[in-house]
Amino acid sequence: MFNLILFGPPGSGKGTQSENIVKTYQLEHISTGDLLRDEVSRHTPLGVEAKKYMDQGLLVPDEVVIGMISSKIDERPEARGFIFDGFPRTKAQAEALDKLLEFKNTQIHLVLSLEVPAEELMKRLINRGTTSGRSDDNEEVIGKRVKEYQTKTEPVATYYNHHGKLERVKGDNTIEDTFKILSKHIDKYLLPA
Ligand code: B4P
Repeated sequence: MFNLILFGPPGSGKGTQSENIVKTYQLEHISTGDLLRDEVSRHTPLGVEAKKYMDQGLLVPDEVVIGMISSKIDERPEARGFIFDGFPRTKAQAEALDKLLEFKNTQIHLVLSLEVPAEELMKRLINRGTTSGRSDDNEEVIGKRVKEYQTKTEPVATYYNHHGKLERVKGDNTIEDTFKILSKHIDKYLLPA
């Protein structure tokens, strides 16, 4: 089993690149953003709670997100591996994921961090906001999301760097060129399916 984390600030292209990686390497995709938006659209109790945070550009509490991940992994016992997109976003989530995977006799093998300048991120997200209908894709909320990223999520990169698993990748090339660079790193562990 091969487990990959795609890491980076809001709008860095995690969702976009995950699609390509999933197709090429046949990994199971776990996006906490997508899972939360699904809960919100179905008005589940979890979704109603999560919406309060997401609409303000804040991270959803760790215990909510960690519980969701655990059951998603259990749904796919035959998986070739997982790609975690947008998770973990805090050091507590990273530690919980390590424990969870250890319990399942596996681990995180690689963390790919997409590095994109702040002005480019703002441009992409405002642009996405014109079509996505997402309540968190407007200038004010994007600013808060970036602040949450800097204070709570960036320490996750330090955590994995310390464990020798982090690779930084330039994320402001074209989608195709960024995918080529990501693939070179993944190929060291797993060849395309
Ligand atoms: P997410 O859904 O994870 O979304 P994101 O960070 O905004 O976007 P992503 O990086 O995937 O960018 P995308 O590919 O779409 O999070 C949303 C919210 O959910 C969070 O703020 C939080 O409240 C909550 N949440 C999620 N996970 C959580 C967790 N673990 N803990 C707590 N809370 C959590 O790309 C953005 C745009 O750029 C797209 O329009 C795309 O087309 C474009 N683009 C991508 N690559 C490009 C390129 N190379 N060139 C030009 N444009 C590009």
